[in-house]
Amino acid sequence: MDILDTTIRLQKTFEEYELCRLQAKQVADLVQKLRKNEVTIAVIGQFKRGKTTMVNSILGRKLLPVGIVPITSAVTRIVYGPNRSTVYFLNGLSEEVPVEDLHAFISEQENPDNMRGVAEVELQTESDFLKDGLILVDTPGVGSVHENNSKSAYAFAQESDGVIFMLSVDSPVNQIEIEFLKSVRRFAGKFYFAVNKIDIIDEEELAEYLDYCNGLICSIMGYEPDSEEARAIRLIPISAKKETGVEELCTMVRDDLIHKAGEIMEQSVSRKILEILENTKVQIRSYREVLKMAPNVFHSRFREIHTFLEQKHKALEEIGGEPVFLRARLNEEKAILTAKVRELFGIEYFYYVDREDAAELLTKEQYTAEMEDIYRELEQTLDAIFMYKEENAYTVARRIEDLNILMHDMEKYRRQYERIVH
Ligand SMILES: Nc1nc2c(ncn2[C@@H]2O[C@H](COP(=O)(O)OP(=O)(O)OP(=O)(O)O)[C@@H](O)[C@H]2O)c(=O)[nH]1
Ligand SMILES: [Mg+2]
Repeated sequence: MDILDTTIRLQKTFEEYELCRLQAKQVADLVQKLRKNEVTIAVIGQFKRGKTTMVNSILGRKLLPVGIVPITSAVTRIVYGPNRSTVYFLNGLSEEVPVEDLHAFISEQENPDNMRGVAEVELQTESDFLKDGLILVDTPGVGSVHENNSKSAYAFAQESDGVIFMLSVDSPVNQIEIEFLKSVRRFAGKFYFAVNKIDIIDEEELAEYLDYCNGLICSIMGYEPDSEEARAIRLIPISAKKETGVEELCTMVRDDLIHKAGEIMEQSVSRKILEILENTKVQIRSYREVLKMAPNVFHSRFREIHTFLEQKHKALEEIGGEPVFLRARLNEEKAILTAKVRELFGIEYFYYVDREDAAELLTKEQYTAEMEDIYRELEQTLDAIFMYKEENAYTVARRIEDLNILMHDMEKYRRQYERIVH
């Protein structure tokens, strides 16, 4: 099958259903990814394994902060481009900052408990490694408190096409790492295991450590020893500090990811789509549950959401003075509405959250008008998807039939993508 073609068709299928707006957006992102042929590789591992030191070594410059205590507190996405960096905040705002000042946003010491509300940082730099559309991502340590600041390492492993998993010879593989690998092995893209800090041990000890890692990884991944899969495990000894082995690692990753970009992309997009299809089924199941709800329960929840929206309307009228409104505040309101729909009906109501103009200033009138549109639209959509007050049995039957068709179509898609993955 032509994966781009099929994925575009899947996007169109989802776009036909109000209920699947989130999925339509997720699939649209994957279509973009296929078109742009961008390959993402995330550096993941427990804190203090030397992830950031290695990233700096790959970039050939000490751009990111490293240290003896847990440091990296936000995800940093590094792409090819003229030297510049942008900080994205949790509230949807973004700000361009000089590369030299980045440490103030991504190091725990300078941004304790993520007081600045950083969601993610994008750094552009002209490193050869990043040429041809490779994107490198540095992440906070697995199991560290900072993992919750932004997207978790788990989510990143799921999103990336490849993962450089950092181990280091000063510590055996621990339970947190084992649990992590077990939980992501199903859907993650290609894995490379970098064994760091080899400068502190001798060759004999290194051989022993590598042997130990190999056996352990086989058992975590469920590979038979000596099987083809076991032999394909990539364990790369490096010293990020002394910059030994890093070039070999880079060459291996680039050769794999760029020369086999097409194949890797197919694999990882297919895996992601299988995950999306699975989530859509859950969404449809919840939706059917709502349709089956006892009428009094259903009506009371519906009344609750309408009352909630009425209160929100009133609150708008009561806004006094001339406060400053940012588009970011609209984003926050959207998140509140999504949470309310989830709480009452168990479904994910999706909004586009625009990062680009999140800092745009709005007048009180603009803000109120947009918010009113948002409330009205939610009301109408909920009325429509739940067929509120719909007495026409034919319409109701058609709706249910449509959903059955969607389930059936999704099953067909699932089989197509599954063929790629296996
Ligand atoms: N001896 C030795 N020390 C290293 C090496 N690589 C990193 N380190 C040291 O390990 C410590 C942690 O390095 P970082 O790069 O900050 O580790 P990290 O994995 O990014 O840590 P978090 O961001 O907190 O998760 C620092 O003190 C580094 O100097 C290495 O190859 N050899
Ligand atoms: Mg770090």
